[in-house]
Amino acid sequence: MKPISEIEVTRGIVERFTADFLDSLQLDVAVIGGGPSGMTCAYYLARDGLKVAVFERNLHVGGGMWGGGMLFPRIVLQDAALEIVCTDLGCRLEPFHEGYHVGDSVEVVSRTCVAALDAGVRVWVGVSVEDVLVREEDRVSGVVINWRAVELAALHVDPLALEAKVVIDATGHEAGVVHTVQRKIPGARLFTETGKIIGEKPMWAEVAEANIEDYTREVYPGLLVAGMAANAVYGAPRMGAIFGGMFLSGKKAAGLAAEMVRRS
Ligand code: 48H
Repeated sequence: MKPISEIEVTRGIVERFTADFLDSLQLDVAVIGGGPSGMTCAYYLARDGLKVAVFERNLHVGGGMWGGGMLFPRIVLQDAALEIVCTDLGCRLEPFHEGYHVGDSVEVVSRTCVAALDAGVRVWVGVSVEDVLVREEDRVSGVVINWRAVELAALHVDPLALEAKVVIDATGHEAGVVHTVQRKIPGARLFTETGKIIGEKPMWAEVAEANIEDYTREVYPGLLVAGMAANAVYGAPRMGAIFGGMFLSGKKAAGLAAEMVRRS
């Protein structure tokens, strides 16, 4: 065994990172947020042969799944999501009550992540999306990124940018990318009833879960909204720790995005 060289460790990290990062500069789809909706969306897009990367500001993916309900690390899923969660993503769930199944947060996050990576998704963690690129016809055509650590330290460090044919806001309750578009594009009219973000309503799981797939849509040219962000933008309620709608929304967003990429 050769002696361990710190220089080779450094070279391995910097060279591999650089090559992979350069390969992410022009994407079919950039998914912002690595929660259940974003990871599911990315999984189906990659499985469909598209070039897709997830940008997640935490050092881990999984979003709100880790915390389950009130820090009890279990999530509840309804029948409608089983094909995605069990058949496609390979998670094991336990039947609980008629129509309900319970998953271990650690297992569901881990298997979802592995399925996405195996399908060809590239995941960038510790990266915040802080702005968008907007080009001809006021179309979102990429994202502007910086290290989350830079954001937290409030350092004055200019960001970098990458192009994507479609951008997906899967940032959860914040709907951060849509908020950026609303804030930074003068006169931006979103594809909502009011042309603006309507805002999340109080908890009502039945209505929230019934709405979420419908509100998974293109909200501005080139920008789709998925998961909790869809309900937040379109004025639907939250649902608490039932997660089926997130996976269903992610799958729907993948179908819409793939269609947009094909048309582009
Ligand atoms: C990079 C970012 C940025 C940014 C945020 O919150 P999530 O799990 O989102 P969903 O929609 O996939 O799932 C929602 C679900 O977890 C939930 O909150 C439910 C069901 N709530 C119901 C209720 O009643 O409360 O994941 C979003 C991810 C997170 O990991 C963020 O860190 C990340 O997006 N993120 N990443 N750049 N600007 N903003």
